[in-house]
Parts: sequence; structure tokens; C-alpha cells
Amino acid sequence: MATGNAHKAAEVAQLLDGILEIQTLKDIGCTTDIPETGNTFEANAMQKAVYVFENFNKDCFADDSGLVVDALDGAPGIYSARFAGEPKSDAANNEKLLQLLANESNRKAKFVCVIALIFKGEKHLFEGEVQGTIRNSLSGREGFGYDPLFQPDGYAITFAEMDPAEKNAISHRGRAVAKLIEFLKDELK
Ligand code: ITT
Repeated sequence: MATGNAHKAAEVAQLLDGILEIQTLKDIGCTTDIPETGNTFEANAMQKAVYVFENFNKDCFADDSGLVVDALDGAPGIYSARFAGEPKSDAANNEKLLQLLANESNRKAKFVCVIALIFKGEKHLFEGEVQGTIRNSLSGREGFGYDPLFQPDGYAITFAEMDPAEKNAISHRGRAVAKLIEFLKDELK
């Protein structure tokens, strides 16, 4: 998995449930912060996967994901990781989001995850989304990123208040990985 984000890798490993054992960038000795210069989740996910395929000659997949906020015209979107600038900071990102939405009554948002897979030399994309709202203050200690502010529709708690399996069952990443597993099960049988 072409990621340097240990939280993403842990969620995906739990979802794969032993079907596949994943190696991350760290495991293959890749220390590059792979460039993400695309304008879409799809382009950036594929850019990460292609980088590993071309430089390490390994089939792989990458996750590009982010938070899309209605009242901010879709921001932070593909810029979610560095919303508040460098260095990447979840706390600073959440603080910035709360400030920008301080006087906003429309709190609607969604998480998006696109997984780009290179398998047997072919490219594939799998997508997952989850709708929700942005809370007025942080709640919970599980997860990562914007989880303490994101309350998925149909729940009274944030992603950061859910145990990892509960988040995985409904999350953008969980949904994208379910499609990846479906594809791989078919290919590998
Ligand atoms: P890699 O590119 O190395 O995989 P990254 O964290 O930089 O790691 P992205 O460029 O895809 O990954 O940015 C994703 C950001 O979107 C992430 O840093 C969080 O801020 C946010 N995000 C994505 N999925 C999330 C989730 O499940 N919960 C909370 N925040 C999430």
C-alpha cells in the first residue's frame, strides 16, 4: 500500500482481515513523500500507485482521501492533509475547519476515499463515500485526521468516538476497500 499514513494502513489491514498482508512504503524502504500534483482524488491516488509500480516494480494500491465540506465549496478536498499548511497537523487542520465554519449553519460534509490499484499491470479505481456533519467542537480520541469533528449521518457520535471496526463498517475507506476486496477475490480465485 503506497501510503506513509500509518492510520490508513491500520484501517485497511483490519478490513483485509488476513486476505492479504500489506506492506507500506516504510516496509519497502521508500522514504519519498510521493508527489501528489493531480486535481482529483483519482489522479492523486493513481500517481502514488504508479510511483511505486515504476520505482519498485511491485503491484500496489494507494488511497487518496479527504473531507469535502458543502459550505466551503468542497474544501479541503484533495488538500485535506495540509489544509492548515506545513507540517501536516491534524490539530491545526481541525482548528482551521472550526474557524471557517464558526458562523455557518450548513454543516454538511462527506469523506471521500479513492483507491487506485495496479494489478497485473492494469489500473483500477475503487471509490467510497460517507455523508455526515461537522460538529462545533472536537469529540473522541479514536481514528485520525478530521474524525473528532465528523459525525456520520444516522449516528449521534463522531468517528473518533467509534471503535475502529464500527468506523470501518460505514466509512469511505471501508466502502472503497470492500470494492477492492470484491475485485481481488474474483481475480485470485
Ligand atoms: P498518504 O498520501 O501517504 O497516503 P496522507 O495522509 O497524506 O497519506 P492524503 O493525501 O490522501 O493522505 O490525505 C488524506 C487526508 O484526509 C488525511 O491526512 C486526513 O486529514 C483526511 N482524511 C482522510 N481519511 C480520513 C479519515 O478516515 N478520518 C479522518 N480524516 C481523514
